[in-house]
Amino acid sequence: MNEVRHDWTKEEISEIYHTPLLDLIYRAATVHRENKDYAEVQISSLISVKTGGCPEDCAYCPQAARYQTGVNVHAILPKEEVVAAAQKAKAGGASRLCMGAAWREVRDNRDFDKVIEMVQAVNELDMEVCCTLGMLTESQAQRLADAGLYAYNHNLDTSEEDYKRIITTRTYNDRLKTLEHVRKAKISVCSGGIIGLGETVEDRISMLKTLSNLPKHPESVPVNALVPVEGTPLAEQPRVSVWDMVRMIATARIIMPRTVVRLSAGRTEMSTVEQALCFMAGASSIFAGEKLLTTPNPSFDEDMAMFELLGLTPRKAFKNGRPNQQEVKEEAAAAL
Ligand code: SAM
Ligand code: DTB
Ligand code: SF4
Repeated sequence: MNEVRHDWTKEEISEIYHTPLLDLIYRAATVHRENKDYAEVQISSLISVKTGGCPEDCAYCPQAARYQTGVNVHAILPKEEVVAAAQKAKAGGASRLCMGAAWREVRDNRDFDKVIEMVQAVNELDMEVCCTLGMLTESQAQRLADAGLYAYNHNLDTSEEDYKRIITTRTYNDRLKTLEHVRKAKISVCSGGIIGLGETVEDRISMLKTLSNLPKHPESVPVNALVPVEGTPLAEQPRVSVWDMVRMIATARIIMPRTVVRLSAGRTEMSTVEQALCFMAGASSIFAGEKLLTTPNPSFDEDMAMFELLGLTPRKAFKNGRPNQQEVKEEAAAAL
């Protein structure tokens, strides 16, 4: 078994990232195949429970109020709509529902109470529930955990050095603090980034170093390709090359061998062959369902056809136990 290390240096990560491509894929695939369930792919489905009007200035994001992007702005959805979306996602093969809100941070108000009710309701459907709501305090993380939240997504997006070019309304340290709060509440951590923002390869390596040097590796690391959206400052960014996606996924897989690496935003632009390379390089999760938060994504049917072709199977919910259960705690201890 590959050792779980938390002391990767930039030089080591860079050497892996720059390995000749086929050697890199082979090495990542070898790490991936040490996991007996390598042909299982975890499927998450996204729903935007509160869209647009966000006060932050994330340069990639169609939901920031300051950019004119034509996004369909709406207040928090009724619980029934979220439950219906969860049922549809479950029928499509998803084991996890991730609820996103265009908030800078969670406030202790009625909207948060509503999210708590949604978490409870989706949990009752025997689905893993994930939220991505912006920054959280320790007590808010605990409240989500008590409601049955399985995972929390909070991306670092880019390197610490590059952060100010992309977001000025919060700091890298704010992001890391929230990850600490999530970890402390024993919620599974989902944190990754975006490529194609105009970052350098050194920035990608630096972000991977931060993720792999956390006291415990995130259970999931989403690798997103920027979806350039008209009206955002990054609208004119060229599409990232699939080879860059493969290098990011493979490097993440090698340096965080127990982590689920998610081939995230950007799949509508990728062929089945290109996605197959990403699975070969160690991706073992996707977002499915025809929409991400506000932009298009392949449909459940298209993805099921791809799974059949490639011999992949959807992973069942709660394979690693339910949140706060003894097994999860033991697994956490074993992974350190
Ligand atoms: N507001 C919360 C936050 O920022 O954490 C949660 C929602 S936010 C939309 C979740 C993540 O979506 C961001 O951290 C970013 O990584 C990703 N994202 C947003 N817009 C994107 C885009 N155009 N392309 C790729 N990923 C994007
Ligand atoms: C993640 O890493 N990617 C997802 C999810 N976590 C929340 C979001 C992608 C958003 C893409 C742009 C949009 O659809 O608005
Ligand atoms: Fe707001 Fe999140 Fe979009 Fe940033 S990424 S503008 S915090 S919704």
